Amino acid sequence: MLDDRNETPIVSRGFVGRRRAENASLPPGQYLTEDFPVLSAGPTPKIALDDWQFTLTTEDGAARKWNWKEFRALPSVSITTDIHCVTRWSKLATAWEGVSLDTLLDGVTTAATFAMAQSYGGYTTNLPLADLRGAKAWIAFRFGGENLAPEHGGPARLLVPHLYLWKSAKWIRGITLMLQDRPGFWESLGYNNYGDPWREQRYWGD
Ligand SMILES: Nc1nc2c(c(=O)[nH]1)N[C@H]1C(S)=C(S)[C@@H](COP(=O)(O)O)O[C@H]1N2
Ligand SMILES: [Mo]
Repeated sequence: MLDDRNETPIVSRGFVGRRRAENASLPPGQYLTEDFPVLSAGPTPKIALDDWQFTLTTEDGAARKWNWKEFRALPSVSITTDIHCVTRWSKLATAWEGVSLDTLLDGVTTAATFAMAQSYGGYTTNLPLADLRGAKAWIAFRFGGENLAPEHGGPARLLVPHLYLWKSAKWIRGITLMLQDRPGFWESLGYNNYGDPWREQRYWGD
């Protein structure tokens, strides 16, 4: 009697434990990939470094601008992180170099709580300003030790790896801080407003 009662829970606990260990780095519904798929809603814009500019705009319309030389003179950091695409591929331990949004936002006075990332080519994506702060978001310009390839967002892209990768706007051109939230490109087409892969927030209503 006692033996029977003890055996079943021990076996099922062990099973659950093994499955957890195997999938510890993988959010629900994701699979691992070794290659780096390209997902772009339109053509890859061609941006000469001489013409590149990044603009940070507050809710008052006040803007800070960096040209490529000024941007690259900012302190940059190496980032090793897992990335998760809503189309279900995840890639572990990707290596990037970029400028932290904390650096770009340093000294900016704002009452905004939301942000809209804007790309060359017209793509947009929204996220809470808090998700850009606290060493969670970067403007990345190198991947795997090489300059970021144009199809992956070069010269520079937003990298916000704790959210699904559609939030990581390629060919970033600016970020606008907003007092009120507004949906970006995919968010207005039914994708989740926040996009936490660990809570599987793929679509509106998830
Ligand atoms: N400007 C821009 N950024 C974008 C996209 C896009 O179409 N345009 N696609 C998003 C989506 S849906 C994903 S999954 C990732 C893909 O990045 P990758 O092509 O480097 O894999 O970029 C995101 N950033
Ligand atoms: Mo995506």
